[in-house]
Amino acid sequence: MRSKRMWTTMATMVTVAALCGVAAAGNRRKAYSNGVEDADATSWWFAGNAGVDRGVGLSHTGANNVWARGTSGWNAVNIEMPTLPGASCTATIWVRRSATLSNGVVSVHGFGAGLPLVTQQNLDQGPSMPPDRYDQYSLSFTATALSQLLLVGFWGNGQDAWVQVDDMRIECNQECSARTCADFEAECGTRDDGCGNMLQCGHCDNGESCHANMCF
Ligand SMILES: [Ca+2]
Repeated sequence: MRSKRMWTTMATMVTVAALCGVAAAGNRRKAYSNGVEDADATSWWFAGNAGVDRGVGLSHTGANNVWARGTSGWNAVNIEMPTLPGASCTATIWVRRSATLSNGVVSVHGFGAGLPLVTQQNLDQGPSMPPDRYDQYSLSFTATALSQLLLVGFWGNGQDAWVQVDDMRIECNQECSARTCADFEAECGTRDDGCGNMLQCGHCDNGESCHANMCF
């Protein structure tokens, strides 16, 4: 009887350990974000008449912002931001516009052939929005590629119209599989578990040192 109870206890412990192992390695949500707090020339490209304002007091935050201005044609500011396919993402962006602007959009595109549209939102139109105020636009989408194109643009309507744009950000949640030190065969040091949490994988014996999670 004692032996049977001992085996039952051991089996329970093994089962619990296995369940804990499953829980530890299960899917979680990994959050990450890519932000452009302050515009610079290297991270943007432009269509029509557009560019960067540097230190001229027109930004939402920081020193700089980007702008597009025109009476005709397509005028836009564009930026590529990294994502992961399948991730649930929200793009936020701050835009100030002239009351004369129409046919303006904020949109997200797959960064690939043809720049396929993922989602878009019309910019507010008409004089109801004070032209001296930045407003935040927010677009939720599922990432379709390793990066997305985010743009703010408008078609000229014969009047002098403009947008100023600042503080673009994409925040995503990605399914991830959390690993353990044992999964990596890590003997020492620290290691990312695959979901952005640092694992503490222990110390080496005296006289040994830790390199790449191995004791030497
Ligand atoms: Ca800025």
